[in-house]
Order: sequence, then structure tokens, then C-alpha cells
Amino acid sequence: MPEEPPETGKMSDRPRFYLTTPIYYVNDEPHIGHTYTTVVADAVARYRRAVGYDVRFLTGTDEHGQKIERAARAQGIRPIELADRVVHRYHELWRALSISHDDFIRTTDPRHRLAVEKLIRRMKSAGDVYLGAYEGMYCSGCEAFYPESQIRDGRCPDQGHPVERVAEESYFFRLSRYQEPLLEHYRRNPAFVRPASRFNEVRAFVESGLRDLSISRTSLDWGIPYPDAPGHVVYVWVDALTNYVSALGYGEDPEGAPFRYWPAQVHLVGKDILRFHAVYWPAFLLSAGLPLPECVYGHGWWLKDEAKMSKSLGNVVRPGPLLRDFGPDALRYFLLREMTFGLDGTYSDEQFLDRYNGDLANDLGNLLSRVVTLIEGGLSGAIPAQPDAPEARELEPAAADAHAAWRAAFDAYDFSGALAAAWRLVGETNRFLVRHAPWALASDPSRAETHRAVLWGASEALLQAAAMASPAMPRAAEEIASRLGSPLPRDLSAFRWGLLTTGGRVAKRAPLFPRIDKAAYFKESRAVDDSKPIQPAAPEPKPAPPEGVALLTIDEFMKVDLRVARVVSCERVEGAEKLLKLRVDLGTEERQIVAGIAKAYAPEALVGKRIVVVANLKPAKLRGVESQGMLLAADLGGRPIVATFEEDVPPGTRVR
Ligand code: ME8
Repeated sequence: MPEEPPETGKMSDRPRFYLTTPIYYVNDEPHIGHTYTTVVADAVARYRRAVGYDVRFLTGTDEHGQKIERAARAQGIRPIELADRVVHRYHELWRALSISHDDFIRTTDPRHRLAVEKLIRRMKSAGDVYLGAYEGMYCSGCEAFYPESQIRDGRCPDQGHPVERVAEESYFFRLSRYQEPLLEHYRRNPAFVRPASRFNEVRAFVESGLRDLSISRTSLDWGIPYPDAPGHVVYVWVDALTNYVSALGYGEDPEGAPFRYWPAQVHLVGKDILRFHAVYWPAFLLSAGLPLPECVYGHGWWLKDEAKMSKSLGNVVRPGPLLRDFGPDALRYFLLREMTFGLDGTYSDEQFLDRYNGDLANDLGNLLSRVVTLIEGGLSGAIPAQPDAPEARELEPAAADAHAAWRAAFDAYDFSGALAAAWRLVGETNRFLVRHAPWALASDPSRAETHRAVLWGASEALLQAAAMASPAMPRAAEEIASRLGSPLPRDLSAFRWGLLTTGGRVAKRAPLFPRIDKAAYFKESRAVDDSKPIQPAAPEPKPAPPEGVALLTIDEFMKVDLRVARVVSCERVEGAEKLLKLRVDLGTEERQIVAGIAKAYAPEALVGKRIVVVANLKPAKLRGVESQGMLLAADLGGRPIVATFEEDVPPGTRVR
């Protein structure tokens, strides 16, 4: 059953819904795993707004700790410089994907530091903090200690990252005290952790006994100074988890003041970090006297080649190429539709294209073109008032059913189910058109009313489906509504038949989701998955070029995709004295390029420079290192001089 529609009225009367994503580490650029949680959160936020909630949606970045410090050192820059650079990428990506967050927290924000200090002081005054010494196996990949018994071959049990022995003085949080209070909370709140199978794992972990938790580090500078303890910085997970309240002003509010939107209705996280959210975070909150979130949802992983995507395995799929080739709504749709929320899912280019062609180009896109063309041809492009003929209501029960199923599924975090409900209506509408064949009715004046009713009914049903798709595909939904000459309905709390604007004019435009020829796509385009570029097919044998320098036609020249790229980082290739390996930003994606310029350039001299790259060159390996393009340089008697720009040209700009 869908939740009761909340009462409408003044802003403050609306029920609140505070939801969060994890804050992402800034040691690496976002991949589709990070994209997934944020797209899910955005769909939930949009859905809740549409059914009447006062929504607060938070995302952000986790910028302190050893992991970030090391990544910055490897690039020869300060941690804050790395953070600023990667945060910029997150902002760009969220904008490109129409993410509607209300706030973006960075753990380097002053407001955040105040909140962390306040939380620690509260835990201390509760008698839950003491000074001790820690010796143990630390995993900087997970930023967590593990018991020695769990270490296999020097690697952590959760994700297989290398661990190292750490011994230092540390402040401890009395986590052991919270074993019973946590179990009690779990008993009283059976939906505190979802899905239920993961709740069982969390419960079993707590039942097996909780050890006190080290919450400060002395071997590290890159963190929030631990209050009143020079030389200590706050353990990065205490720091990170506090973001959920620091963004609400916890640190800035006077002691004890209630702060708006807390507690959260849901923390959306991947299953990799469920324990931090379902055990440590509630224990900190209990200690600090704050209410606990209503639910922590630990979703599954996107796998590639049967493994979780990770930079170290080199199997990540980045959103850039998918966005470039298919647009934001196709990517959002795929992520929400293809994965059963809570379970793991496997990414493949093939599946992406199948979903795109099947659901978007065929089912939805064709319905839209059909309806618009029929109204243009048969009704001079104007949406009539709802006709009296029964065909105008024929799809109403299907739409009402779809709406009810859509609400129930969204309330249950079943995004695939919610979209399936909307697509059932799309399918019904396509069948309805085939059944009534309005193209035949148009020529029979005695059936004019039926003709109008069929076209009106199909348009209305399509607008209903677009509204249901809107939390997942906000731009496409707006576009569909606009092509039907109606505003996209904002209030979706209750089903209502008759959303179309009478007199609205339909607009015929290019296909919303043009069909992609799969074979040609794989052959011609760069890979959907840029972690493993699919090699273009071997070129056709060409006639031998004429002697001397051949003249090119403009079309031939334009086949070379020259782009401005910004050098993000650059290093020597071990064992190859001529080669430098560059990471370059191409606007929509990053690439690795290997160039034989090491004798002429120190790696750091190139970082930040804008260069010209051949972006559609077949990837090649140089000394075993993959190069995904080529940079342009003048050849001055064997000395390369890299082509650069004097002006600040945005990465990705075409050069011709
Ligand atoms: O853990 N499939 O940050 P992080 C699905 N800073 N989701 C994935 C994924 C995959 N293959 N890979 C990553 C951190 N994610 C901490 C969090 S919160 C207070 C601190 C998503 O950059 C998923 O939500 O490693 C996962 O929990 C998160 O990205 C981890 O991001």
C-alpha cells in the first residue's frame, strides 16, 4: 500500500524527509558506483517532493584521512588541492545528471569542523572517551582497523586492500558500552537497517561483541585537530559520519537547540560501509544524546567482470562516455531500472544498449513520436478538450493501477518496479493505438469523435507515464510534456485523469531517444566502458597513398577528432626513459595518454597545461602501458615541443 498522501498546506505542515548519500572520497574521480547512489537519492528526493514532502537532500565529499593524503602525495600536490580538483568533478557530474541536492558538504568546511568538535565533546562529557594506546592492523583503503585474526596475506577481509601495522597513542570511544542499547534499538525498529538480510548481518556482528573504537590518530596531519589534544587528529570515520548533522548546522547551533530535519529518514549507502552507518554512527549519536536516523539502506554493488569496481582492479566504468553518447536521462534510467535495489548487479555495454533501444527508443520514444505525428496530422496539432466518447477513458483504469503500483514501489525503494509500472502504461498505450488505429479513423468523418477520443486518451496516458518517469528522468519527462503542449504535473500524490492542457499545441522535434545501431556503435564509437575500450574493427585495406604528401579532403581531415585536454597529472613510465604517462581531462572524461617526451619535459611542468589530443585514435600499448590517444607536438629536430594554448580554453573543445 502506498503511504498516505501527506496533507497539503503550509510549508511547515508538510512531513519532512531528510535523505543523504555517502560523502565520497576525493582520492579518485567518480565512477558509476558513486553515480548510482546519488542517482537513487535524487530519484527518491524528486519522488518525495512530488508526493508532498518537505525534502532535504544532502551529498558531499570526504576529504580527510590517510587515503587522501597519500593520493595527493603521489601526485605531488597538497591534499586540499587534490580535494578542490576532485570536488569540482563531482559538482560537474551532478550538474550534468540534474542532481537536485539541497546542500553539498565538504569535510573541510568550517561548519563541519565545528560539528565534529561538538560531537566529540558531547561523547566525552557522556564519559565515553578515554586515552589509550592502540596497536593493530590498519587498512588505509577502508580507513579502518581489523583484528589480526581476519588478515589474510596482508590484506583486509572486506575489500582485500593491503594493511599495515600501526602502533600509537589514541583516544578511544567506548563502543563496547553500546552493544545492548544498539540491540535494543534494532529490536524496537525492525526497519532500521534495510534490506532485511543485511540487518541480520549487522545484528550478528553486534551480538558477537563490540570492541572500543580508536577515534584519533597521531601518525597523520590531514584531518580535523582532535579537540584539546595537540598532535591528534580525529579518526576519519568519526569526521565523515558527522557530515549528516554538520550540514544541518549542528556545530553552529547553541548547545541543545533542536535542528531542523534531523533525524534523517534514510541514509543511502553501499553495503561496503553499512557497518559504519548501522553500528558506529548510531552509537555516537546515542552517546551524544541525538536521535537516531529512521533507516540505513545498504544497497548492492555494481560489478564488472564479476568483481566490485575498483581503481586498483582497473575495472571501473566511468559515467563520462555514457553521458556523452546517451545523455543523462538514459544513464539514470538504466541505473534505476536494471539493478534490483539492495542486490548486486552486473554492468555491461550490451545491457545498456538493450535497455536504451528497447525501453527508451522503442517503447517510450516511438509512442511520443507517434502521438505527436497523429495529433499534428489529424487534429492540426491542438490537444482537444476531453472528448465524451468512451475511448477517452479506456486507459484510465490502467493508468490508475500503474500510479498505485508506482507509489507503492517507490515507497518500498523498488525503483525498478516503479519504472516497470510506468512502462506497463506505455505498453498499454501502444497497444491501445494499434487496437483503435486512429490513422484509419481520421479519414471517416462519422467517427471524428472516436478519433479525437483515441488521440486524447493516448496523449493523456503518455503524460501520466512521463510524470511517473520524472523522478528517474527529469529532463525527458519535461520534454515529453512540452511536446504534448502541457506542463509536467508537479503534484503526483493522488491519481487524477485529465492532466492535459486543453488547447495545448504539440511540437514535433527530433527523436527523444534515437535508436542506436548496436553493431555500428560497437564498431565505430569509442567504448561505452572506457576502462576496457572495445577495439574498433580492423580497417578495410586501403589503396596505397600517392607519392609525397597526400592532399586530404575536408571530410577526411574532420575525421580526426582533435580536442583540447587539460593535463591532470603526469609521471614517468618506469623502465622507459623516453615515456611520460599523462592523465588528461577531456571535458566529459579522463584518459591516459603515453607520449615520448620525457627527455624534453619534467612531468610536473605539464600539469595544468591545455594541450591538443587526438581523441579518436585506436588505443595502443607503449611498453605495456595503454595510451588512449595522442598529444600533438612540434618536432624540432627530434626535440618535441608540445602544442599548448595561451588562452584558458575549456577541456573538450574541438580543435580544427
Ligand atoms: O566509502 N556499486 O567513500 P567512497 C555501487 N567516504 N555503489 C558503489 C560502488 C559500486 N561498485 N562503488 C562505490 C566512502 N559505490 C566514504 C563514505 S560516508 C559518511 C563516508 C558507492 O568514495 C556506494 O554508495 O569509497 C559506496 O558506499 C560509496 O560509493 C563509497 O564511496
